[in-house]
Amino acid sequence: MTVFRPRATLASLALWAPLALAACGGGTAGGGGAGATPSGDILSLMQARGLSEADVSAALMTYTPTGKHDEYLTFASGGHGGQLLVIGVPSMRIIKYVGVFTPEPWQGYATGDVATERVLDGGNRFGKRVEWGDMHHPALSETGGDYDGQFIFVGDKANARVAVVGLSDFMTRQIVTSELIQSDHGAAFVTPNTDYVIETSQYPAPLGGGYAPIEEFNEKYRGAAIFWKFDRQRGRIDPTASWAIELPPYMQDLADAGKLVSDGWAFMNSVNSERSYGGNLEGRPSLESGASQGDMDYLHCINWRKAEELVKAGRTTTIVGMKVISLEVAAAEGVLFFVPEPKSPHGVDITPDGKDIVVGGKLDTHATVFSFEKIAALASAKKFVGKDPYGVPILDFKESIRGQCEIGLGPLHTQFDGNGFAYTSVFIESVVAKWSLKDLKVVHKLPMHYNIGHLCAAEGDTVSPDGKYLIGMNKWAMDRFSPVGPLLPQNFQLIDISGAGDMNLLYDMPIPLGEPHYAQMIKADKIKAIEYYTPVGTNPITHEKDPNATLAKQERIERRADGVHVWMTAVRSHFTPDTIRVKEGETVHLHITSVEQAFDATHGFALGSYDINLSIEPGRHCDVTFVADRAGVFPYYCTEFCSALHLEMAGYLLVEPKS
Ligand code: K7E
Ligand code: CUA
Repeated sequence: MTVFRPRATLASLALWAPLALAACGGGTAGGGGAGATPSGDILSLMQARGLSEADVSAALMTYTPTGKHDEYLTFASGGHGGQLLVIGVPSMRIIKYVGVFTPEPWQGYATGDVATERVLDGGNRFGKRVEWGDMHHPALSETGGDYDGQFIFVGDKANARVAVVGLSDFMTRQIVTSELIQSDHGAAFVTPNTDYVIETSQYPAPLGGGYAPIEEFNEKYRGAAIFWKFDRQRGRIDPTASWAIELPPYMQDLADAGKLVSDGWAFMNSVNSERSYGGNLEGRPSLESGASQGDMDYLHCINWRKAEELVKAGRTTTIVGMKVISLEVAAAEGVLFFVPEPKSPHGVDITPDGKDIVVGGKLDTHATVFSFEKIAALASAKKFVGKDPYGVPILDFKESIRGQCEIGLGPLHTQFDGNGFAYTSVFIESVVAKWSLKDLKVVHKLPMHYNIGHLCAAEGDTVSPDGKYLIGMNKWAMDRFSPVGPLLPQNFQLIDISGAGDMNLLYDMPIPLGEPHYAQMIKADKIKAIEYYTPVGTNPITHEKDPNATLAKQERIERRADGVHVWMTAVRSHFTPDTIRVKEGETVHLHITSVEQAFDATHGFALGSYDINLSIEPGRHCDVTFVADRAGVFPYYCTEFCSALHLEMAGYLLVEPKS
């Protein structure tokens, strides 16, 4: 048995001294230095639970007592679950799921509520609703390159959609999509003042959604980077002011916007410069092996300020409603440049000072550090080593880089602290590598369990990262949690990066949803969330009083040309009216307002068999329209346990048969 002796790190924890003192029933004052001795209670607890000193130290750094809030909030993608996760750090408590690309009944998101149904319909593809999404990269809105806590944007890889989530109420306000592209991956990434939300296609296809034989891949298939214009005042993307740049049929991958010195530029890498398009049953190499033949792919450098001028000057063609700068124009006008990058890269991350572009090469052992200054100088001097088959100028690799850091097997993504260190996820090796941006040398590797993908540091994509915490977003969980069948959660591992030296593993957190790809971590006090909707009858999408808002004493049922309208209120613990009589086949419009103005006094409204579930937070207004096409007796009731008489918060929809 090891005797418990607090280490210097333990003793230095602010929490430690009071805990030791309290546990010792007073003990000796004196700063709790090396002399602080744990009580018999703590020792026996440690023994009983088999905890080491390091475990207790980690627990003290993450434990968040009742009533205390977390210092940071992490917004993690919910992958093909289509939802966004909100996680407190350091406690790693899940605080909320936000329905984005997928209907979410608890929030009454697109499960009958007209306003949110319309939001989801904003992402319809070729006239059809899509009820799931493959969310990859959340991007918090920025002001001056720092997260401002107002909005978060997320991309849906599968259906090429981008969503805007408002952080006053954590509701999805808008989903946009363009049939110009058929998938995305470099989404969502924002420019330093959130002028644009970037969405780059991944799998080349004919622009606009038409058909072309795959043998015409090189000629007819294309990629594109869409610059969605964000109107901060309205809290909406303005599709009419958005535009795109046509790209060659390489598979464009992640993107990042320049900042400070590199503001005005965007960078995205690509795989498959070979333009392999598969055909392994047709005598061609499989897509995968065809795409990894060459030694280099292309880092795309886009001067978006220049592109913006071209758009203003009308140098675009319109495809499916989107203004597009053609490859030819982009290449000729100094908008698009390529720099070779090591084989099959994945992450591209701009350093906090905006000076360097760090690229992880999946099939290379390096993180390559490109210099923006060098790239910009080569571009403006028109010093090219050649052109790609589409006429895009190529800069010299060696002349564009500051250097390379020998990382290990399979470097992917990179995050930064404020102290000159970079942290790169190393997928094959299953470690986080901490390395110095100054001399490009690895200083520490911390094993991950298992196969880390992205990682996320506190304020890690801003011009002023906080350091402190890093989350390894691991693809596999294997033996970390209780077995739950073949489909396992993923494992977010919280890491302490506050020290100048080694990183420290603090906590394992299972993520039982989708495949979370990426996350961003923001200082919690930057988010100013409302406690309830005010005035009573606010539509959560418009944030204005809804025309159908119903106040107390205004409840009524009217028959109009377009059906039966029910103006209803919800308050603890009744709906008014609680009896609704309609005839089979009539269209029913429910206008339900919660007249509550009390914190957390949420009601629900469930109407089974008619597929309707609403969340009516205090002050919120909801509209529902449906055809009462089944005769019968249908109870409706409140789905939130809101009061002692919650079970009695119910009513009946009586649908009288036609004959
Ligand atoms: Cu999973 Cu950013 Cu879509 Cu890497 S991506 S791991
Ligand atoms: Cu309202 Cu339960």
